[in-house]
Amino acid sequence: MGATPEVRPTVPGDQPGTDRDPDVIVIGAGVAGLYQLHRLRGLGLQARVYEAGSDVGGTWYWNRYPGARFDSESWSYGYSFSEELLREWEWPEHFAAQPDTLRYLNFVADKFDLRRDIRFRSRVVAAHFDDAADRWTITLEDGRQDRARLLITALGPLSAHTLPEIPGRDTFRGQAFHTARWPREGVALAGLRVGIIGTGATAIQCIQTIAREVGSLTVFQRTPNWAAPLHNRRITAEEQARIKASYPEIFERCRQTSTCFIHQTDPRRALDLSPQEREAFWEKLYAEPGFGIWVGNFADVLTDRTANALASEFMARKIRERVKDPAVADRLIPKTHGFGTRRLPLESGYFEVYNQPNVRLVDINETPIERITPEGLRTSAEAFAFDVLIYATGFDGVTGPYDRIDIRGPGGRRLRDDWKGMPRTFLGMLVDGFPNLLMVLGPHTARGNIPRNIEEIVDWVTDLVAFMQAHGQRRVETRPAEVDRWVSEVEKAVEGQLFSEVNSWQTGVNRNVEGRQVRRVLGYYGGAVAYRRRIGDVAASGYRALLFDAGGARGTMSG
Ligand code: NA7
Repeated sequence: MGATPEVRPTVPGDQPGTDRDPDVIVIGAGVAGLYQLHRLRGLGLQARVYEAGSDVGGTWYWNRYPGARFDSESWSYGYSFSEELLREWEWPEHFAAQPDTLRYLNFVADKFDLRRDIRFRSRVVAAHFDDAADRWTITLEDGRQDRARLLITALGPLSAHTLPEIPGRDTFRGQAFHTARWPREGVALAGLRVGIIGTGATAIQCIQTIAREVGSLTVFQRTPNWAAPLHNRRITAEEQARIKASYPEIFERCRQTSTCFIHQTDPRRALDLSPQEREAFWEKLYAEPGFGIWVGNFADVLTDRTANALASEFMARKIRERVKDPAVADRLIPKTHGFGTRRLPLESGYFEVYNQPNVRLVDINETPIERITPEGLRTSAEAFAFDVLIYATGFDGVTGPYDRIDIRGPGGRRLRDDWKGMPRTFLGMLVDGFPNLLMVLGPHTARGNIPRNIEEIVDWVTDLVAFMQAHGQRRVETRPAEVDRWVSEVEKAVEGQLFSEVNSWQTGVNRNVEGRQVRRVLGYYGGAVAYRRRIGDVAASGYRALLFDAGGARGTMSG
């Protein structure tokens, strides 16, 4: 990325350098950006949101691939901040499909009249801090710029999609799509020869959905994943009434669990129980909807190798029961990571797909893909011809969206350089050397049921901004010592958790991205309850951990 081009006018009516600069710029109009905008308005501030897409929705705007849906219970996923919204909105299914979630986010945008402060089709490529003026200047892809005192990033942890580095990718003559760039109008797949690369959560949803309509489906698998049944169904009228009446309890329940899902870890240890007791519990979890089998399992399943191996054996048996051809079943059973040590995909008939005569599984460890060809692709063993190629190859998780923006603090210090290895943050929201930059769901925040995490972080960020307003502060930053302390807390929290020994986007590994082959700690895994307490303590102390500057004659936050 070169130097910032000369300041050019922004969108019509907004002249930079005038008193029409917004107080705050927010990047992203997904679940986080929408709520952040709403809260900033509540402070009487002028916020402007820049969004790369042509409409609201973030993840739910981009990921329109067939079968995209929640693995969180819908009624635990929506925003909790407005009772009126909770009364008015009805989720049609326990685990809503992408079109319903996008409809929901549009409903929210309309209800709170959010669009008037969002600039669509506006991808931010650079954000530079002017140390003398205490302002951020952002630059869009087309060179337009805008300035504001505060910059809030609501980029989403999974917005930087990645294509596989396979030779010949551009030579394919059929249609090719990454699942995160699925066309709005959909793709007619009926009767076609389709190839799909990847077997993560996205691919699993896509494969089980399209397998029934395509002519043939060839799945290219590098690493099989454990997957458990979603058990989705429609919400009955009776259930709808019950859900609406119990929202306070639902959200309170989410506040008590370490992942903000309704599922709570079972305090018992698998190894303390008899095989019969263990099995009975696992059978029960396998038959229940949602993530219970992952985050509501025995306390030692994700931390003790023996307990994890037993749970893996149980899951492997399920795969063998569901897939008729033992050789195919064996290929679908993960060998390099234990159950639950990667984000667990939930499925609806995924394994049975491999019993269909039109579906074939190709293990690309046995026969690697050599190149994409005009007709399809070639492995070391054979050539395949396709009408459509689907890349379900994932994302440069968590830090990828930050790496793709040229973010520079005072003195031209680049965030990308600071985060070459392990990212440095304070509470996952501030970065030393980058004043007035606040991140929503950046690295090192608690993870799980994302809107629950988002609401807490947005509320914290909004309280901080209100504090600055109230005290006439125009600049806030964190100290390197606080960042060091938080990073060591983050590293400590992950100790003993088996997932931290496994490559996945959650541990910062993406083999398609240079420099991202090494595992990093990208989240705070000490649990949402501990995280909430920690960030609450910082606020309650009057933000003593942070440095403020009122800037003397230079004006205040909104001046
Ligand atoms: P994931 O979970 O990162 O899955 C990506 C898949 O693509 C995974 O199976 C990868 O295999 C595979 N992949 C990536 N690059 C290649 C190449 N070059 N060759 C072959 N296969 C490749 O992304 P998803 O979109 O499924 O899910 C991301 C999150 O979205 C998910 O966790 C939910 O939270 C929602 P690998 O495992 O790297 O061997």
